Amino acid sequence: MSYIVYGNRRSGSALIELALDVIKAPYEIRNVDLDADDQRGSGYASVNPARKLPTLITPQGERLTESLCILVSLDERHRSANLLPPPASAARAQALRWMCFVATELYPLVEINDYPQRFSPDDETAPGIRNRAREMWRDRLKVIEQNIEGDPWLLTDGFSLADIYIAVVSRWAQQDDWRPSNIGRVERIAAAIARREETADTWARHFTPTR
Ligand SMILES: N[C@@H](CCC(=O)N[C@@H](CS)C(=O)NCC(=O)O)C(=O)O
Repeated sequence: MSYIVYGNRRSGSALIELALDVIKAPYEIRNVDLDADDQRGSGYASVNPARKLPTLITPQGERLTESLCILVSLDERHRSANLLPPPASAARAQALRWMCFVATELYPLVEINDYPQRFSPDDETAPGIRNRAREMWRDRLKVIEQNIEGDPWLLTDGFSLADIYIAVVSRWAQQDDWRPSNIGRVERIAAAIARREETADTWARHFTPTR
């Protein structure tokens, strides 16, 4: 049995597919249409109780949710793929530091951008809430931008899962016009993943053409 990824185009499942591409592990994709709200149906609730993407089913049949947990678990189980620097190294601590930043400071804002009515007491305030989330989104992406030390990767030690996390999450919240002149280093990471042989097809399937 191979890995099974529950996902949708342009969603967080891209993170997991790209990591599996680097590992060269086979996987099957099960589409959950976010535009049709399929994640809210009872069928998917039995797969992921939070009713969100991504979910990964391992070849052993384990159910993994939460993108950060899935990525770190994949590194632990496929150490020879060098997804993250070695345990206890200074470089690993920095990669985990910025992956946590993406998971806790940036990723949650996408729910406010995509579903502002969930956070709003009425229809009138929803657009303002979304706009504020987008401002915070841009501020926090700039924090990442200012802390990219490698070229093109986050770490001077080279590629890591932190690059996949930064590249994918930065595609969201309708910031295509803003990104190039404001977060050039993040754009270089995304371009490098889009070019890399193992990840190019998956990147193109999710993010080309951009919108
Ligand atoms: N904490 C979760 C967040 C997942 C998440 O927000 N996923 C989005 C797609 S990228 C989703 O499923 N949204 C649908 C919804 O909120 O109804 C993780 O890191 O996996």
